[in-house]
Amino acid sequence: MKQVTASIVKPLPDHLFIRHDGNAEMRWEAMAGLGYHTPIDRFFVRNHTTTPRIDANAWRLRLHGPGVRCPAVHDYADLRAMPSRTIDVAIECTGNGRRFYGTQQHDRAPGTPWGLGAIGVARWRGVPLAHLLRQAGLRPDAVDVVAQGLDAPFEEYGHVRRPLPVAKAMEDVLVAYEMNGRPLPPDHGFPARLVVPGWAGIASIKWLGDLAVTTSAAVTPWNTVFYRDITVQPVRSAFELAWDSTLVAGRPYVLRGRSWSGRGHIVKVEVSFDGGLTWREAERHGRHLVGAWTRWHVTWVPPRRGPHVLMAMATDETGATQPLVAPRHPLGYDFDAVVRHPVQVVEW
Ligand SMILES: Nc1nc2c(c(=O)[nH]1)N[C@H]1C(S)=C(S)[C@@H](COP(=O)(O)O)O[C@H]1N2
Ligand SMILES: [Mo]
Repeated sequence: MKQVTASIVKPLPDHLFIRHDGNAEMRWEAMAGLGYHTPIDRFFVRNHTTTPRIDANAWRLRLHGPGVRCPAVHDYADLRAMPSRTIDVAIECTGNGRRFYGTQQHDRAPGTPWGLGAIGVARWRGVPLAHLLRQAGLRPDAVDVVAQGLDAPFEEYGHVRRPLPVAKAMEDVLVAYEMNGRPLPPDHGFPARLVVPGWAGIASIKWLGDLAVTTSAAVTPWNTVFYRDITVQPVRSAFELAWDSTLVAGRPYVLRGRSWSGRGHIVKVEVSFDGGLTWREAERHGRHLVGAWTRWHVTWVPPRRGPHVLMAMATDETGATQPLVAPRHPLGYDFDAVVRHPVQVVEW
């Protein structure tokens, strides 16, 4: 008999999440009308194995390796007593949108078939990784910081671990212990995780237990077998609307959505309701932070009954615009094409 074990601790109600084996995707309608941050009750979860239950009193973070002069061991109280920073940052799986390689491009990719809900923005508080590295006497010839999680080993690959270049580690990375003003929940890395702004979710190692600083390029399965050459997140957009929503013809709707890019500000969002023949600019509003997302809205009066498709296409400050077709990727990473969001229009 197949045994069902819960790999995620928090409740996963159907109106907030779509489940994919041990992972949980946020439904975009669950963000409708909400503020800037994703509440913890609907933040997506991506686990290679299962959420471990870690005792903060017994927890230690080891910082060592040839790239530091003074190896250190920190406990939870040490970490919380250090100078902290608070940042609003998105964590997004690089496989976000993978499902659309199959449904839009007829080229299905293996892996978790995420729609667009493998992203969330939270307010993270923690210690700048730069502070810990400086305190440990970072050497000028240091190359990578290999962050390792305390969750169970994944298949034959061992503990989840991934090298982070020292330059990025020193720039804006956090060893976070709070999410939206509360201690990190178990599923999101309690007692501490990395938060790596703008980079693929895999960089933000949860249940952090070990930081090894190398003096030559580090190699782990998570930068060779998986997530090879994956760093900064591409441009993506989503409507805060259920898939196949029903709208009434002739009525004005305010359609809301969000766009984001790992490379910088979103400078333009265009929407199309006629399959891409004509586009008009959405109005961006509210806070607008690099490393998180931009909210926007547009009004639309559905013209006639029948199936329609909503499309949103964003451009970031580097000039990167979402294409209509994403370049093929064998593992289904980096899907950045405009997503065709179906709705049903009915007569009143
Ligand atoms: N230790 C550990 N860290 C991890 C993972 C994991 O399985 N184990 N998954 C990674 C991946 S692929 C993603 S997308 C993010 C997801 O973060 P979240 O579950 O808090 O949303 O965590 C990353 N950090
Ligand atoms: Mo991921």
